[in-house]
Amino acid sequence: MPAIEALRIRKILDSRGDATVEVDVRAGDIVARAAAPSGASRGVHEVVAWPAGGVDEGIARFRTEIAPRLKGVDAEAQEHVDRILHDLDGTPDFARIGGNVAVATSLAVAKVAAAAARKPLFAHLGGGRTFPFPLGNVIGGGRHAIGGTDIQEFLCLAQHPSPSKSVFANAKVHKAVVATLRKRLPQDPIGKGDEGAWVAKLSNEDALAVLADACRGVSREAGFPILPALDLAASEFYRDGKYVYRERSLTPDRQVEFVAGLVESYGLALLEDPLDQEDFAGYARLTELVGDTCLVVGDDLFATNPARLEEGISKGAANAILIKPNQIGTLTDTRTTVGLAQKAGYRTVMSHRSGETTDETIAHLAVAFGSYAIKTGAVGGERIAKLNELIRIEEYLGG
Ligand code: 2PG
Ligand code: MG
Repeated sequence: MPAIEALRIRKILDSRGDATVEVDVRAGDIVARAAAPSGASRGVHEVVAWPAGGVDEGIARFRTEIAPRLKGVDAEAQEHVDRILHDLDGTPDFARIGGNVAVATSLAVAKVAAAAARKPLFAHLGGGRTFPFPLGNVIGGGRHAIGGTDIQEFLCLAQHPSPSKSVFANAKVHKAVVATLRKRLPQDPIGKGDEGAWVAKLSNEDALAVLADACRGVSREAGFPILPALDLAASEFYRDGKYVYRERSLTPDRQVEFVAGLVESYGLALLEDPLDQEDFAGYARLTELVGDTCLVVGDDLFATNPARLEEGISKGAANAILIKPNQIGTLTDTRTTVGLAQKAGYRTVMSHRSGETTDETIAHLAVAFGSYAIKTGAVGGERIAKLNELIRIEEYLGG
């Protein structure tokens, strides 16, 4: 039993230049560390990221309440540790200590327990038979990129079982897309959004056409499927009962038709948050229409929350779920949601946030949980931290 002997928290930068926290946990002579990411297009059903007083109040609560309480606790007793975090918080949504403080603590404890057992985290959590397909962000807009498309993310999904092949395929699509954009828009500056996706003056459909074309080209060359996908983050532009795009507004029924049409025309493999986060019935209709060929993924809809997922399962809403540990606050809660999804035959997609650090933990969680995919960008330091960790895990298992 490796007892937790010391805990530390510090304020660090995230990839947007905002403050976040990382937590160090020591057991014997082993120290492990985990950091919290943060979202820009946050769902209303997520736990509260920080207490009312912000990051500093979260840090103060950690120092005066969490660290003293966890000292001496068995690092292996993850469920017990996560229960303590809930009890100390005392609210249903981590409003008092902050979900980001909770998640960094919870994951750091898991990592120190793994290291004490001389195992990589994914193996310690009992996984490691298959690898997730990488889902890479290639063209962006919405909350992640001023002046970009209304749709938040145009993604590619490289379907090769080996990360050392698939992550390079996504990076090639990212390169192929900018080559096309430079030819198409020779006078325009082309930028990058929060997740390293290209930002250009493009309509949604133009962006999708460029993406689909690049996926086809790279796929032909690579010899395995690379398919286009979207995260609409539709709650962000749903106002007064309408989906408000730059050039038009759509009723919920027309939105379902519109996205079903995109799946059909562009062979989309995956559709994340195509509808507002409260529209379970719309999700059910859309899943009925396209669910045979396309993963309909709930991000804001489920917020990694088991109760939300249960409601979705009972209503036939979506057939896959995005998993973001900081939406729910602890590793134990994350595992509960993953288990529920798997039992219902829903695919899981492990995911980064738009504000990230170089923490690599979600690569291990994706492998541990047997996730179908991992959404963590295509390029960029804080994104490749996870992608390169997948390559290392593959080497570890192969060798
Ligand atoms: C999303 C995420 C990550 P954010 O909507 O899926 O891409 O964005 O972290 O801003 O919620
Ligand atoms: Mg999303």
